[in-house]
Amino acid sequence: MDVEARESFREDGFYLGRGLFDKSEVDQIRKHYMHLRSQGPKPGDFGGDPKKGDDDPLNEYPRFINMHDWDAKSDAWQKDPRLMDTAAQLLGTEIELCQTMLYFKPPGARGQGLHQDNQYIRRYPIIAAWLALDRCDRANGQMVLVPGSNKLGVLPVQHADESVSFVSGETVMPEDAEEVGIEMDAGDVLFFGGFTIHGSYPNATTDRFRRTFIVHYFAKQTDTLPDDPATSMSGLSSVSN
Ligand SMILES: O=C(O)CCC(=O)C(=O)O
Repeated sequence: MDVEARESFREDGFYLGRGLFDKSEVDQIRKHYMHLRSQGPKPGDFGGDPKKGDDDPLNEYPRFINMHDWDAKSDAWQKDPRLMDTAAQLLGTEIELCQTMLYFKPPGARGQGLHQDNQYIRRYPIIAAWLALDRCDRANGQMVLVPGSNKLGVLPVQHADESVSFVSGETVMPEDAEEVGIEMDAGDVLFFGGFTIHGSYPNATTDRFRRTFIVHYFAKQTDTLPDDPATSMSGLSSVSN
């Protein structure tokens, strides 16, 4: 890994690895999860609003979590060196698995209110590897980050607008925060730290999914944030991230 990648992660709180997975690999991963989703409910499914029925596309396509517990391919993919070794090098330490997730984000789906992962997961440091399985742009709800927010420590939380966010909490945005949207092609991987503010807006397209395979890793040695309701999503939201 070059020095610039580590520097960018340290300074901005994220690093974009372009083209780490090729088209046939991404096709295989995408097809695998669409097949699993078509089989019906899985443990930990989350995202839809049951009151909205067919009006909420996340009722048909809720997010998967911790698929590695019941799916051997997910377990193999979370160990892929392009994710795991890159994450370890960026963090500069050995790492171990925290969780796996798969977001389908079908046309019309809500996004996720901007947040820091450490507002959900109270051990730090952590790092996410976010593998794009579709092209991601503004229209289909690309990832949005606040560069430099990794240096702010854990920030206060508040209720999110659940008409645009499928989770109920978000970060209270620092006054000078500047959001940057990250355009990605399928096969690109975005790495970001636990204090980096990030999230996404709704998928405004009528015909394009925005699917993502996500792994969060813990550093081998972690500290624990204090049990503080002002900075923790646990009082606002029922999901683990
Ligand atoms: O994909 C998104 O919209 C948000 C994902 C996220 O918050 C995460 O990977 O930690």
